[in-house]
Amino acid sequence: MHFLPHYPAQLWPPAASAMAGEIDTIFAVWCVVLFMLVAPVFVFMAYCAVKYRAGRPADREHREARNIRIEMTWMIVPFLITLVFFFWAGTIYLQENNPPPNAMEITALGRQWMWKFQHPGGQAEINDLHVPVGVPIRVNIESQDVVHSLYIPALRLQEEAVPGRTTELWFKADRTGAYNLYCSELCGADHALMAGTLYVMSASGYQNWLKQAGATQTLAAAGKQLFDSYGCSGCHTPNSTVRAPSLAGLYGQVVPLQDGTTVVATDAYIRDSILEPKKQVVAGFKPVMPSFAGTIPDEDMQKIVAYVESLGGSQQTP
Ligand code: HEC
Ligand SMILES: [Cu+2]
Repeated sequence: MHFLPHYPAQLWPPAASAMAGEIDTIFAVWCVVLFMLVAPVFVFMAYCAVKYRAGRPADREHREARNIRIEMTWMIVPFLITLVFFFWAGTIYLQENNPPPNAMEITALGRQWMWKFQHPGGQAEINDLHVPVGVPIRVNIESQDVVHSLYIPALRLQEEAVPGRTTELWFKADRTGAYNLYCSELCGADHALMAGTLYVMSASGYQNWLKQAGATQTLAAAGKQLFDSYGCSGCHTPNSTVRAPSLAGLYGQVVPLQDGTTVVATDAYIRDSILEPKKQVVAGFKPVMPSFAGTIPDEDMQKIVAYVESLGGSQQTP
């Protein structure tokens, strides 16, 4: 663990992903357009302030000359220009919020005052995050205590870590290197120390790192054990006396609910099903599952969710 980020804060850090480049472009163009919309107003204000200042023999007669053409122009032209940004920014927003389905999953757990990251193979690291270059990566973010926020300036990404919820961000870094990562939510006395480094590595470098980081167990395997020890398997097995839905093939599927609506089985849904089972009851089943809120710590929760996910989205039997 280190006490301050290795690299000094930068005003405009280099972009480590294509998406970061796109965000820079829209930001720069937006600044130019804003300047073009605002500058004429201020120039005209200054001109009038000089021309009509006290004691100046200017023509002050008030004329009501309306020119509908000019009025329409100054409303419609800026409107159309800003509308372009609506669609442009909307496209980037959608892209940023829809991780590709093949993305590699890493979990991030924020707590006072550190980030803990875990790789699919079970490798864990504190404050630093090692990822391979050119691979889409989805980070599932949770908090163990208060609201934190994972902020990686070089990727132009920031996402809140909210207790009791899973949030996510995804990225595909194109440039190897070391980049700062921070907590950007004032979260207590040592908030300033909640920072580390994102290492974007070559594929082979990442494999080597995984090896030396070691792991006794994959996340999903650890989750399987917890699934048994918390008693989930008592109900969620084909031959149990309680009728509970099979979790095999659940992940990513559309689940019909008791109230006639449907929901997609995402990480957040699986988590909610465990913490608040009465909120969304699966159609055809009785709401007999107890809530595990306050019983299962977040770290275990991430493993259990990884296990349920590992049961896959297509196979039919456990
Ligand atoms: C007492 C029996 C029982 C226990 C124990 C139990 N569940 Fe359930 N579970 C159910 C039933 C019944 C449903 C369906 C009704 C509902 O949605 O609440 C369900 C629903 C779910 C769902 C949603 C399934 C779907 O098809 O959408 C998930 C995920 C889930 N349980 C996970 C777990 C996990 C993880 C544990 C252990 C921490 C657990 N359950 C413990 C009975 C149980
Ligand atoms: Cu924090």
